[in-house]
Amino acid sequence: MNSVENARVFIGLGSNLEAPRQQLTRAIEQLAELAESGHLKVSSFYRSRPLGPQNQPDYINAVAGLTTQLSPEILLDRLQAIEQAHGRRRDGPRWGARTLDLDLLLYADRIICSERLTVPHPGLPERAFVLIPLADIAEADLMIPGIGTLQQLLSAVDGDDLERLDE
Ligand code: ROI
Repeated sequence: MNSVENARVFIGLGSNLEAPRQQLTRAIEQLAELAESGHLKVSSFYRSRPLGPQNQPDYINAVAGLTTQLSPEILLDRLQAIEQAHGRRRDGPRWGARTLDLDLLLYADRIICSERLTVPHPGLPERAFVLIPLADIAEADLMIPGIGTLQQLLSAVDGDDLERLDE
């Protein structure tokens, strides 16, 4: 059984190589075309300093929300296929530059801990470049399962390094 009732999911997008804004724009078009999915919402784009090694370009980050009947694993397959189509290489340094990163941040109210997937995404609670765009498209009382509300997490992060870009 690979399909489920419509689940509301959030996906983090990040790129710091090969025209990052275009990478994100194209990825959003691909998310809009995902089978068995709809109601796409997209945050503003943000420029952020790299988390991790500093000898890499700044990132462009955004968050997309959609509803899907795809199971978490099938959705992950689709996200990884989009990353592949963007020339994403998995053989670089662990926290190195990338053409496109698509992170499954939240899948409805599910807590998932499998070999391939950890949901909520483990970086979500402390990453301003995830929480601030997420707040563009989700209610402040959105529950991050097992953690708390989006509002609680937002009040604990420092968004000083984040620059909202013009549409
Ligand atoms: N840093 C920023 N600012 N944005 C990202 O999307 C991002 N993604 C990553 C690492 C390398 C951890 N750093 C990042 O995977």
